[in-house]
Amino acid sequence: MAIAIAHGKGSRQGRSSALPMAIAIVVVCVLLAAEPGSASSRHGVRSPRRSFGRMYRVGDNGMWMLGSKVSYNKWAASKIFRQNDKLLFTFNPTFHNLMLVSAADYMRCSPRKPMVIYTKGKIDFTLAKKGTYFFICGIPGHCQAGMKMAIKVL
Ligand SMILES: [Cu+2]
Repeated sequence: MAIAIAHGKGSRQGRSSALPMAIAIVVVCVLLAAEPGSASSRHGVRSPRRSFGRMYRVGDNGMWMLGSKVSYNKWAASKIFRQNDKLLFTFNPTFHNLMLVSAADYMRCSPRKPMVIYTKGKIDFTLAKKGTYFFICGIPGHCQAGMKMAIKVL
């Protein structure tokens, strides 16, 4: 790409400017290519105006499981979630699921009337609205054993 553009400019502006132009374009391309890895993660954290949400792996490692090292609600309390942020849940669908439930069902760990049930092992959940989302695992006993999490979205 850089060569083609440099060539076009060169024919009009003469050979002397073609090489610096090509170098400038290459530098710009390299900077743009480097952007997603380095800059977006840093700017994403600090920028007050965020048009894109941030991705959070639940419990930091993303595992929705029994015996998580950190309580999901303690983990959630350590974050500030905003509209359009995302939660990434990873779990073994043979043993677990993910349910979005009402506050009442969350309180009593009831999997009887989930608003949504997710059974694929990798869920990328967008916190589309302000308010509180209530998640549980619907497998008997798992919610009581800690697979529950309330996420407040500001
Ligand atoms: Cu479970």
